[in-house]
Amino acid sequence: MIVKGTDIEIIDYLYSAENEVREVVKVTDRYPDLTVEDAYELQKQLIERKMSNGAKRAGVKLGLTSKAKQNMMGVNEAIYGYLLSNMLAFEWEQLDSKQLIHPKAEPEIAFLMAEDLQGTDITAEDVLKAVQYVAPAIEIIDSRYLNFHFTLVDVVADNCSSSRFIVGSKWVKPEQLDLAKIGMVMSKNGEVATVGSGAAVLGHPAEAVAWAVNKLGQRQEGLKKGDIVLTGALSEAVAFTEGDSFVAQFDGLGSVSFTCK
Ligand code: OOG
Ligand code: MG
Repeated sequence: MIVKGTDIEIIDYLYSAENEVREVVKVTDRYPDLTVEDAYELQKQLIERKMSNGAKRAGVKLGLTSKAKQNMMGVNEAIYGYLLSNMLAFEWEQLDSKQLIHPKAEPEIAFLMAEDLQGTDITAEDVLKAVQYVAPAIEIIDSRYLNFHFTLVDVVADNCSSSRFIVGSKWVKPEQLDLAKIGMVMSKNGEVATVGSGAAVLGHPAEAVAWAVNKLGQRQEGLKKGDIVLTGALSEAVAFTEGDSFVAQFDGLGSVSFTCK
C-alpha cells in the first residue's frame, strides 16, 4: 500500500527528473516497502499527469520480454508501460541529445491494433487476429535512475524507462510473416552492434503481447483500436550519444533508422 501523499511525491520526483533531463536516486532507496502492484499504480498516476499536460495515448510497450534484456537489467519478469503521443519520433528528424539523459536504442517489432483487446484469458492467436499491421521499430529507453540501475518496482513506476520510439515505414499484414523466425541486425555508425530474432521475445512477439493483455486485464485495462504496441527488445539495448546513427534491419519487414544530434 502506498501511504497517501507519498504517491504524489514520487510522481513529482519522476516527472521533474524527466522534464529537467537529470538522473535521480531510485525510488526504492527511499521507499523499500513498495510492491510491484504499487508500482503499476504509480505508473498509472504518472501517465495521468502527462496526459493532463497534453500528451495523448499512443499505445503500450512491453519490456524485459527477452532473456538478453532480463539478464542485462538483473530482473526476471516482463513488464508493461504506456506509449504517449509526445514519445513519437521520426526517421527524418534527428533526436536531440540535450533532451535525453543516458539513452539506449532497442530494436523491436511493433503491432498496430485493428481492434480493442481486453481479457485475462487472451492467447497469442487472439492477439494476431486483432493486429492490423506489423512494423519494424526502435525504442529509445532513458531510465530516470542513476546509471540505469533499478529494481522491478522502480522501473515499472518509471513507465519502464520509456522515452521515444520510431516506427519504420513498411507495415506488413501479420499473416505474411512468421514473426518468431524474423532475424534482425542493428548497426551503430555502420557497424553491427547487436543481432536478435523474433523468438527472443517470450518465444513469439504475439505471446509477449498476450501476456501483457492478460496483465492489463487484471487491472481492468486493455489494448485499444489504433494502439501501437512495442513488443519488447529483440536484443540488449545499445547506448548512444550525439553524432551516432542507427539502422535496424528486419527480415521481411525492412528497416528503421534514426540519428542523434
Ligand atoms: C526497461 C525497459 C525494457 C524492453 O524492450 O525490454 C524495454 C529497461 O531496460 O530500462 O523496453
Ligand atoms: Mg523496449
